Amino acid sequence: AAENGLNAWLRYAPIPNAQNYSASLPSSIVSLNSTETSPVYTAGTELQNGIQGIFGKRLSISHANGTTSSSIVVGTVDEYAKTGGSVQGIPELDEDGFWLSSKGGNVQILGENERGALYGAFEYLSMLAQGNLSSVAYATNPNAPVRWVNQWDNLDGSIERGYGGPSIFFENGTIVNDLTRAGDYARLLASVRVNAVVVNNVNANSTLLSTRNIQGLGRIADAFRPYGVRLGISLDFASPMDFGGLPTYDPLDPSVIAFWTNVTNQIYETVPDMAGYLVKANSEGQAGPLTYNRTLSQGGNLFAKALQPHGGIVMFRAFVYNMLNESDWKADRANAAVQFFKDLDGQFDDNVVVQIKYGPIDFQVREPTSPLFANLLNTSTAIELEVAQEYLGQQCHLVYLPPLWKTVLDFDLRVNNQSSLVRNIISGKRFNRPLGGSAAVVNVGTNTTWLGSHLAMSNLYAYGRLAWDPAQDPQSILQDWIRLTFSLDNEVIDTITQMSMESWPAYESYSGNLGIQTLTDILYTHFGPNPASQDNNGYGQWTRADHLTIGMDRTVSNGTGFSGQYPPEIYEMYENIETTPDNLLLWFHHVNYTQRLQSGQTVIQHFYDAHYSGADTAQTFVPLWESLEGKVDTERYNDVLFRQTYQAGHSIVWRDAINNYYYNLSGIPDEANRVGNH
Ligand code: GCW
Repeated sequence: AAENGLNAWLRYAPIPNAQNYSASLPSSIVSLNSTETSPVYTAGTELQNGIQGIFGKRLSISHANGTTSSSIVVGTVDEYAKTGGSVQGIPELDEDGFWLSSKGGNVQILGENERGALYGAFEYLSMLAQGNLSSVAYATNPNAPVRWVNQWDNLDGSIERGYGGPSIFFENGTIVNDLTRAGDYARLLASVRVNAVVVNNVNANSTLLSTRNIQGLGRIADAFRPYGVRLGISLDFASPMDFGGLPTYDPLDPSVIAFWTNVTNQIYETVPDMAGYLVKANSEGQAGPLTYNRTLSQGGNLFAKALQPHGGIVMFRAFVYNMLNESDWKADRANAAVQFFKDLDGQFDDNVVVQIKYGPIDFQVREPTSPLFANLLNTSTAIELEVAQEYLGQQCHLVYLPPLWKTVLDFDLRVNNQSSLVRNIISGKRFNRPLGGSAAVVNVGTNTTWLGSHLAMSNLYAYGRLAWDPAQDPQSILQDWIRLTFSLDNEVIDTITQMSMESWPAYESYSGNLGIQTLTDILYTHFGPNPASQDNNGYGQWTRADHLTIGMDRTVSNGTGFSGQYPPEIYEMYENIETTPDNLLLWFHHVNYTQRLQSGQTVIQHFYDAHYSGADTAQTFVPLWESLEGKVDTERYNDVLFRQTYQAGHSIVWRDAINNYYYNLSGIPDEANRVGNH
């Protein structure tokens, strides 16, 4: 039964009345590459296993294109043409794109490259597994080339902000012997078109660069390769000193340059197709170029130059900030990314991508779009999302994240008063950049559910789908996932859809609303309510709440000036309290608890009401899930029921902790008389 968790959305469960369809299925598979480690070979066996699972019919596989009728042909467009296939009518494809046609007896699954062919096979299987046998013929291409996931795995096997058990990659300072799960992970990722995994924590350890560990990385890359997934690694900027024994890690020092060139060449000997490096520099105690008065771009370019001959890229994180003092009214952590990076625009090499968290602070339940996306016009950028629910219930709460991500991906920053959707900036299209895309912190572990919760896997599935095409609708992605993961039964689909679509608004309501950022404990756990931790800390994550007022004044006129980091149209919207949306009011403005919202409600009464309504919604998830008893296998049914029961209880803890805290602080009674001692 662990298989249900491990296979996630790739279960290939039999569909109802499968026998009625078998006659209309092709009778054989032609996979145009006979090398076992090639993604096209993988596509052939995946098609064979999938069709057997769904329809109970085992198709044979051959590797030469005899252009027989009634076959599924999978390969690259080029290989197909070489073996005599007709490619007429197939449009030009971008890297990783594919053509899928099931018209006229034969099925053609043809990729621009082998990876694309495998994606096409997964797409075809996804249709079949959802009972969709309609004839289709279309090409699809990715929004952007970078579609990566980041694991925050430490070499000792622990995972920073990991909620699904220890690492599938590391233990005791080195790479595990049995990499079966690494291959299984790559399979899941390839099926949603993720093309690289950074396997170690951005808080990196330089011993990753030992000869033994580089050999281990080679084995991970070998496990990934049949799925077209490439390996990436995070680097410790101080490695030349910590690991190389040099007296410096100054990025302009010739010995440091030689160190990184050698290390990079050595890794590429073992992993010739490595995707590249991820770098967290001068952030939260990590070393970086600023120590030597070098710029962050000089730091990024150090790696870019070493990677360039091998075709690798550098993902350079924009998550750089200093500790701050709250007594300074103008101090603002949200300002940091633009302050550190704006002046470096145009100074990064072409194979550097600046990786930007979706909001200016840190993966909170609601944040405005990071203004850095509007300030780098000559730099390639990627958005950083977090599938790991660090501040969002740590997989103990159901929170379907794509509606949150979409508030940023679809946000129009109006650069130069022109349409500038974030999704068109990260694709490279808006500013004509050669690179760009997405990264998501995922943190799967050895748990057989991967993330620690069956329902949390919708976030991983949807991440890949949105990285490929961010214009897609979160609810329809979700429903594909439900059908593939659980059942084609309408009641199952409707119920899990309702719970999931209500989950982020509910979590926002019972945790921190009106743009207060977060009210979770930020000092230690990032879990559970701790509104007091939001002030008097050096992290610059503040609410500035006292007995009369609450919120951060981020205006130019009287506050931290953050609103001024946006292009004029957006700046004006946020600068003025009248045009600031309620859900970001306390992000941008410092107001009385009695301030009226656009909704007509006061801030404090909204707090009380939202915390009640959010927790009420979380209560309904339990009976909703219980209505599916018998329609979901017992193991997954019980596992989810346990979590929903926990969430229901914990949402009440949240509700009462937050409401009582602000009642005690403000002394303003709840109109409905629910809060305080009565
Ligand atoms: O929010 C913080 C997390 C850290 C993380 C950091 C980052 C890996 O709490 O655990 O460090 O963000 O994104 O670098």
